[in-house]
Amino acid sequence: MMDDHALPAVNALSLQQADKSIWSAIESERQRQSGSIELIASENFVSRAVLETQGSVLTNKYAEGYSGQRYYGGCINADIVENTAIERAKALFGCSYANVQPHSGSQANQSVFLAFLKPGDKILGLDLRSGGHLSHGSRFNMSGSWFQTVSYSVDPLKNLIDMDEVERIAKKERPKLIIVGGSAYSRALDFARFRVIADDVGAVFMADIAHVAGLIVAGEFPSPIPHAHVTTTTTHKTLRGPRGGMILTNNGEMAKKIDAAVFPGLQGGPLMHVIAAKAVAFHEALQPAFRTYARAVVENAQALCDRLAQGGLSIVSGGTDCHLGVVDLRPWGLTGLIAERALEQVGITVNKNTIPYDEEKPFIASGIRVGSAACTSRGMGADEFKEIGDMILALLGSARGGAVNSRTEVSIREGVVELTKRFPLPY
Ligand code: DSN
Repeated sequence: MMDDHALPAVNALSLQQADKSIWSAIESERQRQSGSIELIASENFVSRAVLETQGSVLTNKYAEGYSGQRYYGGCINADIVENTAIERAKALFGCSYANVQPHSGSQANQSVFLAFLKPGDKILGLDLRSGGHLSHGSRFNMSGSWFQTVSYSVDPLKNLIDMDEVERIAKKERPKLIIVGGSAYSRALDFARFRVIADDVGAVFMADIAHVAGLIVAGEFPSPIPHAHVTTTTTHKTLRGPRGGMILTNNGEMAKKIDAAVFPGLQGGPLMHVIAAKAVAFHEALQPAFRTYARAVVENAQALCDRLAQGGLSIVSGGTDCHLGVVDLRPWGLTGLIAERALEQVGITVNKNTIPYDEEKPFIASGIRVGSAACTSRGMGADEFKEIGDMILALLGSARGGAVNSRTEVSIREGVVELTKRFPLPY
């Protein structure tokens, strides 16, 4: 029996019992993820252990500061968790310093700006339409409104970064920070040459490896660690951890400035449940099986892009060296928006994406971006990615005519359901 005088203690009910509407939205999302082919290049499926860690009691803990120097008591376990995450990150990337507290990739980038720049300083990054990222100097982002931005683009013919052009712009503009990396550039990056250019103009060289971090630790993509002054990343894309950010360097003096910039400069209390989940994901990425996974991610992206190209679609830059490809839909007279919506109807999830020198607005866009990290985590291989390519070709082929044929739509939807049932998620 309830004691009439007892204060109402925190609820012990399950989510399903306590909050039907949120439970049911999460349950629907679980089913959507389970029954769809996820091709959004920045998404992945975490392990059950990572998921469990994010829902742990560490969500209750404040631990402002750094290990051994916290502004709160009771941080003994938080220290163990953060130290473990840092040691594993250093082992994974082969560097001497890691800050695992950034809440996101954008906040990791902002921390680097705070550490090394003053408002009004000049930064040089890859143009958004060439595959760059909002936080690399877009005028719609703090990076582009607090700093003067100059951009390099991909060349109009091959759609590759032209390093001579980067050098020319850097020498003319003399930026304080040079950024390499982005959200929709699919080719290997020449980190060594970027460092030479940065040294030449006295700039800090920041590599943002948010998309390719998991491929780098597996040796499937060039590593910036020997070259960049600072490397930022997210932890949830190809690295397959919880949503979050991280900053790496081998420079002790820079490390001190970065620590101060992350906390107390930019952030308050670290998200200890997320940091613990990062540690769990790093442990997974240190295992030999992760190398097999990352190899398959690249092979699968190449299989998908090749199939789309064979079917008559055009792949920006002609292919991919990583987990993503950008598909130019102009030859078929489609926009990214139309393609994204049509594909969603059959359970294939992509995002519309601008292509280099796009004349469409980003919300319409002339392309879609596809990625292989998530479906590879379900165990799909090159044969399945070719099958997915065929489904995309059939659907967009039908959409080309103005409206998708309903029989085509039904048959592709059935194919999606069958494929996802063969490769179930573990939750
Ligand atoms: N916009 C995310 C992506 O999808 O690449 C990164 O911030």
